[in-house]
Amino acid sequence: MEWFEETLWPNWAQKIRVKEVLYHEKTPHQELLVFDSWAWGRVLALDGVVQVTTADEFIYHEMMIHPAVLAHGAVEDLLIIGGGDGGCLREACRYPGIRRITQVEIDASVVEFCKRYLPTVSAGAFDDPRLRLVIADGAAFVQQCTDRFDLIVVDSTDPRGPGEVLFTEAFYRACRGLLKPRGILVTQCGNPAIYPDELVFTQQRQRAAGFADVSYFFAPVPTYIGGNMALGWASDEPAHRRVTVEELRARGVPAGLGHYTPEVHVAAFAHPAWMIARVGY
Ligand code: AG3
Repeated sequence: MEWFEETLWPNWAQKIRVKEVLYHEKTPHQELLVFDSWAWGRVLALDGVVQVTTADEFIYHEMMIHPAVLAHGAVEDLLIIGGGDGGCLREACRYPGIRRITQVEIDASVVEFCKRYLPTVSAGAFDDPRLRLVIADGAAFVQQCTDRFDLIVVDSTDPRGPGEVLFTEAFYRACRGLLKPRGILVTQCGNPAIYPDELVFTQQRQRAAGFADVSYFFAPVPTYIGGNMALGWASDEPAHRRVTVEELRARGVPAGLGHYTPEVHVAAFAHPAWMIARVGY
């Protein structure tokens, strides 16, 4: 295989030049591909869609975790749905104040596979004693869970096929029920420049699920093509979106980050005019 071609959109594709294919499996359920590339390090693609590259995953994973943890200011209990590569977990483990991390992954073999082929993504975080790894369907888990969380992060695939249940109003409602009063929900909402409907319907469903403050912010991940990726932000506390650069810095930004700064955090919530027209805010 000389080039990997991503087949996400009918009229637009990206190609990544392949150095070496490390794993390729096609089952009736999914196609799993891992390869070393010249441009983006090691790449994991599921059903032809890039999920992670070792060269730019830090941008996505830092933005999935740090804005919410720092805006909240006192996260102790964290729930991660999906995220079997361990990137979100790795970023969360940087905070000594986070006492318990529950991660719900539907397939145990995904975790083992990613530890083996993408070790730099979890970077040992699956061994953190604060972690409780639950192998279960995330949508079913949130319906019956009795624990409560300060932050829920949904690191899902796109809303097609098995990941679809993680984009429903019922799922968001259940997540809201698991949050403590000042809690925050962060979700992956796709690239609005190429597919704005995904952001529009996730925002509508999060509102319908009862959240008082629903908004979105951006993570510029080059290999998730289509401009900035939008991340959903839902809570009952509008003040979480108004924390200043100075306050964020004072709360203790972990050392050694590659993308996140308090300035990037504040700027990530700035919405361009065409998206305000499309989404409503
Ligand atoms: N989570 C995000 C996948 C997004 C791919 N979609 C796309 N390019 N539109 C994957 C797992 C990262 N931990």
